[in-house]
Amino acid sequence: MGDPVLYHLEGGVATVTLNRPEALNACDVALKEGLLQALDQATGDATVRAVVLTGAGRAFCVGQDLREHRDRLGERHPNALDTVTRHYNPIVSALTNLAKPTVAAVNGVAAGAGAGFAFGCDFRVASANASFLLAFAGIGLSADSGTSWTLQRLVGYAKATELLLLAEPVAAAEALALGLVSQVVPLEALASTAAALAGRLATGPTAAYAAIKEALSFAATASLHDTLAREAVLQERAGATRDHHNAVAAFLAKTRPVFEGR
Ligand code: T3D
Repeated sequence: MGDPVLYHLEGGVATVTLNRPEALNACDVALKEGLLQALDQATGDATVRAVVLTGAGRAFCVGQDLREHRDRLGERHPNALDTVTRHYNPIVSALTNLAKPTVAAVNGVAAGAGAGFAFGCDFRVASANASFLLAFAGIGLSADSGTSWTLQRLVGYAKATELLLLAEPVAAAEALALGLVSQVVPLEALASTAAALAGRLATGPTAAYAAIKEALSFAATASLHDTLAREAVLQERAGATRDHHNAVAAFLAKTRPVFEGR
């Protein structure tokens, strides 16, 4: 058994790998704490300009480790029912608030909270064998890990309701048709496809990407009036970056801009 979460930084891309393949990357406490730590590391390191989240083995992540959960319920463990507050919410907040682009490379089944982690990323690239399962109702639970918020924004309210209430698996091809993933590729091409996308994002205007993400997130729950005001603030911030100044000069000089990420 190695570390439950691996972290690899190369070319400005931090690749975070959920690494309990023998348990289909089910989330026990160690994996959840490792994931939070990895996301903190990616957040705090200015040399990280894009993040890939993926899973080792045949699954992306099957959500809560139900063996650990059963044991904790059985022994009336004091933390049996607070993992949403202690772990899943901070993980999804860290992912969705990350001021850098994120790519989920979904290499197999993404179930329950595992689906929530994928939905919390900016892009989802799936392998042909991948699937999504909003598994919560199947074990008598409500939606968590942000899925009640993210899923309806990805596929619409009616489809999100269907997927959450019926808890039937969604295969990769259907996920593509629904807009749940942006691309489906053969499994052997997944890592390189996700790395190429993340690599492209890591050489982009990182501060502008952060502002765009913030604008989208703000607008999701705000009025047009408030959104316009927010856009103005964020545009002033992006406009003050070196990347913006250099890119305008490059455009006028008919050369390709080089983005330094600040
Ligand atoms: O308070 C709280 O904890 C709330 C938090 C909730 C967050 C959540 O994520 S709730 C949702 C939890 N996840 C699930 O309910 C998914 C359960 N798993 C499945 O439905 C299926 O395993 C899959 C559809 C994901 C995969 O199916 P398949 O046919 O490819 O594999 P399998 O044969 O069902 O599973 C293989 C093994 O993995 C099996 O163990 P075994 O029999 O070989 O010893 C199975 O028990 C194990 N496994 C699968 N999912 C989990 C798991 N073990 C622990 N936890 C799991 N989530």
